[in-house]
Amino acid sequence: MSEVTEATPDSQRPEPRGSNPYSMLLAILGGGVAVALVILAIGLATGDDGGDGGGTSEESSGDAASVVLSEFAIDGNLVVPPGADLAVQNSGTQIHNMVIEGDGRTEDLAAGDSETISTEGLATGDYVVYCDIPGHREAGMESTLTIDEGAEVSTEDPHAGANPDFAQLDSDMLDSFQPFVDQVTSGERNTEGAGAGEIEPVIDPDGYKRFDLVAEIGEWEVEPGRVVEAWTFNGTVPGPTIRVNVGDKVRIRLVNKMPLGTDIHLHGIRKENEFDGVAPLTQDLTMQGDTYDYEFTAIEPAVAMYHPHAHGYLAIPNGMWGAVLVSSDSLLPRGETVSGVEIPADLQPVREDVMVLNDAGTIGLSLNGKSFPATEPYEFNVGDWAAFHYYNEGLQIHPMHLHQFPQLVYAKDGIALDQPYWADTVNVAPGERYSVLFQTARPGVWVWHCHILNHAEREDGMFGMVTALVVN
Ligand SMILES: [Cu+2]
Repeated sequence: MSEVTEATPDSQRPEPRGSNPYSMLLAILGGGVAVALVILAIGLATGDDGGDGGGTSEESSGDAASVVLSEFAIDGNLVVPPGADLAVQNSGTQIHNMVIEGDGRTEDLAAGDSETISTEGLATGDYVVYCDIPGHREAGMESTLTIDEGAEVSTEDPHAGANPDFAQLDSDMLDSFQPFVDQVTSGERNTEGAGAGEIEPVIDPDGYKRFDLVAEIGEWEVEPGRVVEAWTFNGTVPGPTIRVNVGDKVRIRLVNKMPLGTDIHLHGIRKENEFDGVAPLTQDLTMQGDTYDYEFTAIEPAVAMYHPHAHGYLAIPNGMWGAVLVSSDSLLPRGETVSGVEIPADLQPVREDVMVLNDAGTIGLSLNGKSFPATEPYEFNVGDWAAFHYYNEGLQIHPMHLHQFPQLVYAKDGIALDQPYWADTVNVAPGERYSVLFQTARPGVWVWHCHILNHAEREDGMFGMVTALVVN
């Protein structure tokens, strides 16, 4: 366990646009006067490089050093003389930025945009630079900027025409698999901690099944040696999986040990308004040291999730989520025939489990809180059936592709489908749950991954949303 990444809430902060005097005037005036003012306003706006987020600087980069942002790397001319300008170009497909630790930064840059920033005032020495879009620094967008008297400015785009080091690409990619292969052969996990474990209820005197969830911030090893500051329930990512039955009276007790207020929203469970977990609308924030009981009677099968609603954009990407399964076994399409394939009437999957997808915060691109090669390899025997519930607790969509074995999608958000369907790739958007069933009909190691390619691989090999079925 080495470096700890802090869960700093300093990115993803939409900046207020502020009041624009020109648009206010336009609202008051009309017709031709407005047109004239639009022209005036455009002229003034282009002269204003104060920036209101996401803008592209069109100013000439002259002999500014070329720095390139991509998924997920910061490359280019990062050894420069004092006072040099940096022409920072986003040549990736997602929004990126570059922060010089303790100094300046670019705005958030859309794909294709660029901005020139100055190193004026920086003394000679090394500075950490990184992208502060949640998850991007952890995924590889961190480098060192060196201010050196003897350095020269290079305006050459490091990606233009230059072939990558092919041998290095090969060896990095091959190396990236080894720790995963070691997990398979040794049967031992290569990181500390595993999420989505079982939790036994306490039976309260009034007959409720009570599950205690402790909200706390702690260390979590996402991939071998990468330990982050995670926001957790009961110290794991995901938090424990709560399994109950239709008819059960359920009490979920939030115990807050975090230094800020929180709540729990039971996404996908029917309950009274006071238990919807949306502070301050349905309850007060549960502050540090306080508890709050959420109660419901399970009236129907559910594939639900629990997560905070308060500060959700920080808390959820940083790891605060878990599953609530209510009689989910009853959703299976037993005895049905789908596209000519008969599902056994007495089907009993050898495993019914959750796969929680995330892509942001301190956890970053991950399956059940782990990034490849720390993801769990799933072992089966030929002929086994298995059911998994995909949960998307991230900020992006993830098309989940299982090699070789078609996935029978039989429930959406915990609601059984009248017409289940087979698919080899299942798209899961934020907030959604898809329940899939498959039969492991052929031996081998079969990869299971998100098909957005840079969610599964980067320059130094496979990472993120990748795991495999090991069928014996
Ligand atoms: Cu993805």
